[in-house]
Amino acid sequence: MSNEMKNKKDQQLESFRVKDEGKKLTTNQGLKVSEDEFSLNAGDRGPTLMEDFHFREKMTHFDHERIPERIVHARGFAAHGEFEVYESAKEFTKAKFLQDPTVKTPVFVRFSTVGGSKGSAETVRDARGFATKFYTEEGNYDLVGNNIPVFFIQDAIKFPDLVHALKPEPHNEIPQAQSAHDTFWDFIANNQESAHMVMWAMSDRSIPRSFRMMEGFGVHTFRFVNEEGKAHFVKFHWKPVLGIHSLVWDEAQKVAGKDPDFHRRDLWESIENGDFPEYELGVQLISEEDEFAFDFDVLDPTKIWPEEDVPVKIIGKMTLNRNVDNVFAETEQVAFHPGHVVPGIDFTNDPLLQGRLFSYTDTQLIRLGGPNFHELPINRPVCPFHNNQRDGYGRQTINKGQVSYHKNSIAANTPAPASEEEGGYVHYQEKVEGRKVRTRSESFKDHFSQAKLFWNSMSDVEKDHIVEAFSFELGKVQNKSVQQQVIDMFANVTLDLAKPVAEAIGASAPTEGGSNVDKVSPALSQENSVKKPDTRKVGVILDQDFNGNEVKTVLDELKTQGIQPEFVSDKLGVKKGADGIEFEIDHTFLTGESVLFDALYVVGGKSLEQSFKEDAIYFIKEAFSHFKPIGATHGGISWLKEVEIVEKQGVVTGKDMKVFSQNFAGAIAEHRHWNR
Ligand code: HDE
Repeated sequence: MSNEMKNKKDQQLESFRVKDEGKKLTTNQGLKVSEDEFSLNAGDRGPTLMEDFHFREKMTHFDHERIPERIVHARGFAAHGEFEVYESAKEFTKAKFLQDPTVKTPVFVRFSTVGGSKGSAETVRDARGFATKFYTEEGNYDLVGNNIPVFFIQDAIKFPDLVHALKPEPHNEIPQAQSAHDTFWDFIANNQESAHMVMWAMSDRSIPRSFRMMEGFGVHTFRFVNEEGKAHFVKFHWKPVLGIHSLVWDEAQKVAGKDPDFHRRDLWESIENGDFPEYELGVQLISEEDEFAFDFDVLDPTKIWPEEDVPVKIIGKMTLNRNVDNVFAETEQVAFHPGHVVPGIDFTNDPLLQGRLFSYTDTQLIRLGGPNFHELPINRPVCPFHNNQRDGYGRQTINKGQVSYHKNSIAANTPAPASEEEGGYVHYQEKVEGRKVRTRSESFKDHFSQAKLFWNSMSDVEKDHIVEAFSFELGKVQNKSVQQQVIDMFANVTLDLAKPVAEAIGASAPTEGGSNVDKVSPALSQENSVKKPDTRKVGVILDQDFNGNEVKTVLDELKTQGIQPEFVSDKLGVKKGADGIEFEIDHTFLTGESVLFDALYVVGGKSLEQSFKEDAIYFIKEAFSHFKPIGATHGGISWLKEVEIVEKQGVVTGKDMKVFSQNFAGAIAEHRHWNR
């Protein structure tokens, strides 16, 4: 790509990119190195000499290559992209990047799990981080969100407690990247404001199929301020164009072993294939006058604003279109902060947000080693930046001149603050009054109504999954009292949940309780989400002597719908049809696994070996048990018959290849088929 075609951030990064291939090896001082396999020794059997500056430099650099991982969200993966607004949002905010539909703002998005270490598996049950850095002309704006719209706690002062309880227990460092243990659930039972978030965490939302198929939320209530100074409360939403889809729990656990990199691989490959992930940006707006018009406090981060009451206005779209060049330099060193705002976007008194405004810079100081992390290529704004800050570890810029203070006369009092008209950030002049107290308003104390709203809004299958998730998690808890406390806590939400879970874990089942909220918010159910076949992976199981022409017809048809077939067989290499058509095999039964596909297409063939059929049937049965679409033609149909999975929902067979392909693509679009 020519430099003119690149967006501003990409152009800026270009000046830092280095290509080492084809070059001579040098030290960091630029000295050409003549030998890189033997240290400098006193004699060919003697000790290494201190004098060996090349050895010392190489080893010292290596010894210092690790930086502290993020205390939360350590396991993450990122990509570059662009954001465009559909039409000006001028009525509500003066943020420049939300004004002009012809402007494309470069973005960098990092997705993450929360609890696990940097090397942990990606499909664990957890919230997902969804952090976006917009490189705007007015400075960097960070929307540091999650894929769940509420949070466990209402006040940031409890965050260290929450995270200590969630992380592996300190005495034995078990378990990794799991909430299914005593301390986490002990925290939950003793901090009942977490009830709503726990409902989401136990739902399918916390085992997403892909980063490309999950929503993002700013969680807190922010403020939009327009040119006239008028403010609105605002909540941010990212809506994935492919819809919201999840794995099933058994599958998620197996994928964690078979491919711990499942989500990053999916994102990386999609972008490499040109299937660019897209998300629409939505905003919910409440006018300042309506601050007290709802049955929740707009400042409470454990509450949603039901979309049916406060509609989500879609204002723009983000497209992720470029993978990083270097994960450490970009993904690891990117520093997000909810306090990175631009004029037109401001804060509210949400006590969780207020605490975050402190924590993020603080954490970068230890993680990135000092106050100059804004100079790292990935963190630099694309607009100019000037101030009187100097020095510190790793300083890059060479600030010229005598003056590094304000006010001054020597440099005509520059760099000078900008007026509001010149783009200077002016904080929204909210009136604040009060005594210094360590308390929380009564309006934050209803912990169960929205947890019940969430429950009411789930389909029967989603409810079953929540019961199963609680039964799994509490089933792993050793402490009987903690188990019982959690059951008693969720009896406040609904007995339909608390009772079956109590039975599953041998706790005593509550007989009374339950919130009387009967409201439903259909937007909360994934069943009502967009369903498309695009980018779904189909494992095509095939042996030899199949009808190559017909298989080709099916695959071509599936590909026109955006579906991606990959061949699975007993061996790698080429398999030949009876008509001489050949297909290159992508995975064997050993290297592939049904859990790594969205659907299976069983072609069969003239199976010569019993073991082939056994392996194929293992795949088929597992995919069926995970409610996946299964298609079969030719010999494949007889295999399905053998294991009695024909004429079931989402199992498509056929002799006319065109009709079969259409039906199968339809079944793939449905994602899962629960009624089997
Ligand atoms: Fe964070 N969070 N957080 N968080 N958070 C961090 O910052 C913190 C919260 C979120 O990909 C840390 O750079 C506090 C809510 C994401 O680099 C740290 C509180 C939401 C990421 C931190 C919260 C988030 C972080 C660790 C309670 C959703 C990953 C490393 C008030 C709106 C960003 C870092 C990335 C990361 C603190 C709660 C989202 C320690 C104190 C609520 C997506 O600063």
